[in-house]
Amino acid sequence: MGVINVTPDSFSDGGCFSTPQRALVQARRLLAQGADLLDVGAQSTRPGAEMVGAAVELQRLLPVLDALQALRADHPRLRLSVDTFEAEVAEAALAAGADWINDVRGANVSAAAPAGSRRDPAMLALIARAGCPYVLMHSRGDSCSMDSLAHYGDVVTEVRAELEAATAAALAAGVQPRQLVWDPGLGFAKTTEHNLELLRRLPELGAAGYPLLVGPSRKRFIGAVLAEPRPRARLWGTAAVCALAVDRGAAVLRVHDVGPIAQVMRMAVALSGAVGCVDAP
Ligand code: HH2
Repeated sequence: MGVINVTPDSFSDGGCFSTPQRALVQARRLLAQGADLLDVGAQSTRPGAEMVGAAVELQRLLPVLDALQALRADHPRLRLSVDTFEAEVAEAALAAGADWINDVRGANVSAAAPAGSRRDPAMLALIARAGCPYVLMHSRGDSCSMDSLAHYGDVVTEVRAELEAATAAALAAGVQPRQLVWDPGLGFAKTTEHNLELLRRLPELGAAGYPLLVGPSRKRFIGAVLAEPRPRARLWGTAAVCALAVDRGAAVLRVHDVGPIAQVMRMAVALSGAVGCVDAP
């Protein structure tokens, strides 16, 4: 899954791809480098990011989604994912041709988090109606509160319990199990040690039977381990995480640097015997 942020303020590529023309050039590059899925985001989720609201998100997103449809002729296997936690944005994106919804609040169900920062109450009914793949990512709180909510007894047990609670709610709302992808939400309400522990014990999340997506790309915890403050200089740390994550059961890697990571993934799949992909509906 290649990342295309059409935002001015994303933590590592803000402002780089925010016109439809630039997004299209980047999309072609990522597809040539081996991406199967493109994840388009119009609202940064980095700690401290400003919440722009559905109207601005749609203004940024829809012209780009429209431009990306042109890629389907040459890439029939392409799947377009939209990274949004607003049901209104998800609905318009699906109507405009998106295939997946990637919801960073999908498993934001902790009672410790303020109610306004949890999953949009309208999201599950929409996903059930649409029948599309839905990424349930674990997080707590929003961009402003997430760092203060990074408190766990056992992080893996608690993240798994919150993913299970979110899954139960999704199934009760009519979402089919085959639509769900689980994501531990690296960097979202997690300290460096929490992220490392989740990656070490990824098979405990995989045991639930849902395909796992992980998004380590260029993140702060890699910078902390490597003492590397520049997000774009965290490629090798990202590669190490990706290789081990594939070996531990990850099926989808959400990354900015698709060329090198596609090689890492293919090599890790060859060594580990992992399936290495989700057969996207
Ligand atoms: N991470 C980010 C955004 N969306 N979605 C999923 N499913 N998993 C992730 O780990 C994830 C995500 C943050 O990265 P990025 O999009 O590069 O930054 P920003 O939120 O600043 O746009």
